[in-house]
Amino acid sequence: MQFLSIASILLPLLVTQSHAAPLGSNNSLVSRTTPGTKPVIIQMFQWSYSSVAAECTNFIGPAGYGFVQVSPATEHIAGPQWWTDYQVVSYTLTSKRGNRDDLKNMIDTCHAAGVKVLVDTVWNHMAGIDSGTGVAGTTFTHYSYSGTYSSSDFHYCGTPGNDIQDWNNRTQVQTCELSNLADLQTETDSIRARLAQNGNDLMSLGVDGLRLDAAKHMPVADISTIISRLSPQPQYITQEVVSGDGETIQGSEYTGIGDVMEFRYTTELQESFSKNGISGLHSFNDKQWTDSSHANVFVANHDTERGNAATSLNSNSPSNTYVTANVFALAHPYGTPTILSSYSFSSSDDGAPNGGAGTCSGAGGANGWLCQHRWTAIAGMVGFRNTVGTAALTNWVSPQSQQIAFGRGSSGFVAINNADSDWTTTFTTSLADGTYCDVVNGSSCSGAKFTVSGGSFSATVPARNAIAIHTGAKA
Ligand code: ARE
Ligand code: CA
Repeated sequence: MQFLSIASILLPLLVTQSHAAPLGSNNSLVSRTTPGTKPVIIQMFQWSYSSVAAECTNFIGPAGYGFVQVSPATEHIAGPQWWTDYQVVSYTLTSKRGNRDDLKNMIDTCHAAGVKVLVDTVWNHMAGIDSGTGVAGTTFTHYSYSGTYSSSDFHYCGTPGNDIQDWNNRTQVQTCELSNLADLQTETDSIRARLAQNGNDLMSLGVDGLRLDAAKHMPVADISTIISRLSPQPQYITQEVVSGDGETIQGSEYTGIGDVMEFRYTTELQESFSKNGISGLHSFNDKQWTDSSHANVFVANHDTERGNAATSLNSNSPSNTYVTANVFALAHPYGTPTILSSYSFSSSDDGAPNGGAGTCSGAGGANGWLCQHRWTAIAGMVGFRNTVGTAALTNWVSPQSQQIAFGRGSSGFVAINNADSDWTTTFTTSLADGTYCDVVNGSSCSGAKFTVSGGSFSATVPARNAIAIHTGAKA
């Protein structure tokens, strides 16, 4: 966030630059890793554009979220499964979520509500199925997408089925096929130009930033070149690079482009909250993870909640751990947090309920949607995150492995009790004296109130729950 003022000075200059401006000099000064003063992103998984637009106005903007991230916008294969989206067949901006006009209307409506828009972008590959007709009418066969690409535009890496077999072989991971998906020759200028055209089309509609799908499967140089051709430059980029300790391709390689999703954090929260205890979550500086200012973190995403790509908590996790882990992620300074807003499913292939129209009710979901972004604890902690900003972590205590509490400078204080019995104690904080509202278990000060006197306050943190107070929510 310290780069924000530099970015806001340089951004207007960059807009006038040529599309072909190389990364470096001026462009490299524009941070695509600093989401600003409202840093919390919601992944609106499978929400239709019109339903996102309504939710921006009705809840997301007023609640203080900074960004919505929508599912891929480009034409994809037809079918009821959610994952059809990742099988691109053309760059026509028509998806299950709506068409180009619907997308533009959503962007304008969310902007009017003070919410920026990130679009999930699939540049590594095209569809993997043999043939079909896309949702905007494009006919295709594997390796031939009429009007966009033909067979000479793809990698054929030479393994059986051209599939990735050795996940520790960089060449295979980046030039073989992920799940049979036709792998684009992103090292060639013609493919880079076509992908930049797709990116510029999105930018022209007012899109603020991108999630780069399967970024690990594209070399850094390929992505950098494409991004350098975008005008205006995206304000925020998060890249899907799933890396483990010691793995050949590391997320840290990609931090010159933007943020990197740190899946090891997701796994750490799952293991800590469900078995190991949470007392080790003070700092992640001793880990080999992406550094805090380049990490995008989440308790779960659409893959992990289904058991794909990493282990994570999900909305069915026992003992309220999904909620308390989200409280932690929004309270702790590591990384830029994304909250997943998704739907319940019986099979992991299930597409969106209610015809794709996201619906919420009060502090929860409706018609199969979960609306995690409205849950009292999560929405309350968005206000906490916005208020504490970049304040340092202070006043850490952990009397036992399942209980932690910490402050964020003189702006906020949180206590998380992952044990099965209540935690009653007096906390030492750096807060000014006054009466504060618990934002985890109430909104508009409808929950408990705590009086800080001489920097201390007494509280009972209920079993498997949390409390949080901040200077933006005083009684
Ligand atoms: C579907 C079918 C396949 C079929 C294919 C083509 O399920 O059987 O072969 O279609 O016809 C999503 C779904 C896939 C789906 C695909 C296309 O999850 O099931 O395939 O869409 O429709 C790796 C990648 C990472 C990827 C995860 C899932 O590195 O990029 O696998 N995540 C993104 C998205 C997914 C999406 C895709 C990419 C494809 O978020 O939703 O797939 O665009 C270790 C490795 C990781 C690896 C992970 C899981 O942790 O380190 O790199 O992640 O295992 O394999
Ligand atoms: Ca590739």
